Amino acid sequence: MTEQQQRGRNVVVIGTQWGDEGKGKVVDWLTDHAAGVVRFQGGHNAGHTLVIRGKKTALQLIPSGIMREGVACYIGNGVVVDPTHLLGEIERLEAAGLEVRSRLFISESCPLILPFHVEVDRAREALRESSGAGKIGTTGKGIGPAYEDKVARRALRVQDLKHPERFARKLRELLDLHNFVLEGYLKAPRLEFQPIYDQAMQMAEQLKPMLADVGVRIHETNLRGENMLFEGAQGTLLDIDHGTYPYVTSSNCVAGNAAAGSGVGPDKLHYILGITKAYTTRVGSGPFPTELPIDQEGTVGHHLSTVGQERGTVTGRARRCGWLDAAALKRSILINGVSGLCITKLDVLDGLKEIQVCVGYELEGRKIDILPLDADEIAACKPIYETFPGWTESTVGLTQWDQLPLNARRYLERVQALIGAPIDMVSTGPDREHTILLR
Ligand code: 2SA
Ligand code: MG
Repeated sequence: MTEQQQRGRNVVVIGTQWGDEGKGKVVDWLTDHAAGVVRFQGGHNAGHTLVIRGKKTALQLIPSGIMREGVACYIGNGVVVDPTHLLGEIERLEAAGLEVRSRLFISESCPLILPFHVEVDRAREALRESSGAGKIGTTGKGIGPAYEDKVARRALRVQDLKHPERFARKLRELLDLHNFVLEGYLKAPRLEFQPIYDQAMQMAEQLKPMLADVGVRIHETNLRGENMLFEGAQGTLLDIDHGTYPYVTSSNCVAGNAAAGSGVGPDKLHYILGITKAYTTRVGSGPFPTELPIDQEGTVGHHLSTVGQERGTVTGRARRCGWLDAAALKRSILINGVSGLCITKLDVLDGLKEIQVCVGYELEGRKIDILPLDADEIAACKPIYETFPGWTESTVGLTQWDQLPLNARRYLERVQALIGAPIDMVSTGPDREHTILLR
């Protein structure tokens, strides 16, 4: 074997829309061929719902690989970690009979989410709402404020938990700043130092055994000839740089960040799998050109929302729903360098008489075929649709391309041509086995 052949192959799984494309299921399915799964951005704002032999499990911070015995799970430096949440999630999984602590590895470079981040996140949303600026519709988990502290070079990191005195000093400074903002600007109550410190030190004892040099471990795994999976959270259109700013999350959700957010070189990202839901959803505020009303029974929007069970995993919010947007996908595919796509939740379209796909927009009298960069321009876009005949047969659980109704195949083939990336997988239901592999 050559050195190249001996090395593991890595796959990056990212969402090409506004999140909730079904990444968790696909990561779980691919984990069969991986020694480890890595989260590289976001935090417990993510909600990955897995259904394994009919049993539902929702993961937020812990990589989906945890559902497979023996698979190592890594929380990379790009992730913001709320230690209280993390320990709670570990305990919930352990209560369900899973072995977690021996195979969960946390980068000590992760910034911490602390109680004041949550307060600032929520108070700021309330202020935006009352001032008329309009909410972002965050998950209220403190994600944005924690990333702000990281970028401002004042964050407390996981590694600070190992050094009580350093932790106390940094916490005092940071808390002073946040209390100033909370009381003075956001008109919210201040937080006390001691309970935050005491709780953190208690949790430190539990977390310390799981700290690891994540980049080095991934590298060593690859050197053994074993594969790694990088599990994206949220989606490309929520990316802090490339999304519909300011209606975005505070991290880079694109494939490129799998390298920076976990400590490996970009040459280790061998295959980029873009996950695309057969229609579009978005939770939170911001422009959404193909959005349909979801409240009225008998409408397509209502069908997508109810049949697709489109509710936030973390917050329980009803997700906004609409047709597939190929012009938005075009941008996602470009930014991520997508190697192949997995189309998910195709079965939700079963029974619709007609199916529409947005192929471009009309914007100020011009026709364009790719999502603009400015959120106000996106809001002004009028979608141009192509219409396809639907299918009446159920596609739930199909495992072969040839079993799909002809109209479903035609729809997918056209989508593929429009967006310029090959469809390599189709998911036909929430279970592991409900998957069609094309390559
Ligand atoms: P935040 O909390 O600062 O990251 O929120 C900023 C925006 O990012 C959106 N966002 C999400 N969108 C879809 N799914 C997410 N995860 C959960 C899920 C969401 C839930 O899987 O269902 O339960 O509501 C997620 N996380 C962040 C968010 O809606 C804001 O638009
Ligand atoms: Mg989700």
